[in-house]
Amino acid sequence: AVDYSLYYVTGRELLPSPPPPSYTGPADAYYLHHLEEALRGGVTVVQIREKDVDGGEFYEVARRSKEVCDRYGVPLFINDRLDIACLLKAHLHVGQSDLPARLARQLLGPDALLGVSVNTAEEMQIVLDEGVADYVGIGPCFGTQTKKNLNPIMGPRGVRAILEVLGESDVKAVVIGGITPSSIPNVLAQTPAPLPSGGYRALDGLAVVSTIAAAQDPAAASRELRRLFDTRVIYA
Ligand code: TZP
Ligand code: MG
Repeated sequence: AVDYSLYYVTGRELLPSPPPPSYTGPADAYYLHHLEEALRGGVTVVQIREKDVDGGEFYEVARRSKEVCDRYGVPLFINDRLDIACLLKAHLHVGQSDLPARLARQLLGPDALLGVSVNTAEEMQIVLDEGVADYVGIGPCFGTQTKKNLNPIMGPRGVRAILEVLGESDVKAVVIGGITPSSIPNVLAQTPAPLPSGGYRALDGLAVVSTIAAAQDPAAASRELRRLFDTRVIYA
């Protein structure tokens, strides 16, 4: 089973620029070094999300990232680009305006993992009815500079409402948007959704872009995020 505890969505444009003095390798290899540090710190899933980048460059970044992720036994998702996911035998994440999940699944085959972004209870219900997704990314939880055309901010209460719809489904759930060490305690305290069975449906992980991508020390940032998630109170 995949561990979704710390889901890192990469954004090359957010990396420290220039690289910190502690990095002495070639400038064009800094991205891969930064990614490997994040993996060393405890990232459990990686997604390559490159906006405004051509297919050839996207493919190369994804291919080199996959080599690093493979060495750490960490699954790699490609944002939106089904062709690149298929070519690399990687996994795929689609947003609501990308290719519909059920069509993506036809080309991906049954073995690849598929994730879908959801912002509303209705979108969550559709994902459940289609039955082709392995996880959902719920957000944006908080405001963020990282994404253009941001959907309405949901807050922890909005995220909890989605988890209530998700219920006891096997589909996993991560939260995204403004997830930082200071916001995490509230998110983890306020999102578990009470279920009719008497139990709770909680998040399976935290998804971040800038908290890791912009970090000078991505290993330390990842370790801290893992610590906060791994020591959470678990609602039975
Ligand atoms: N989808 C919803 S919010 C977001 C995405 C890709 C960006 C989150 O970035 P950050 O830096 O972790 O707030
Ligand atoms: Mg998209």
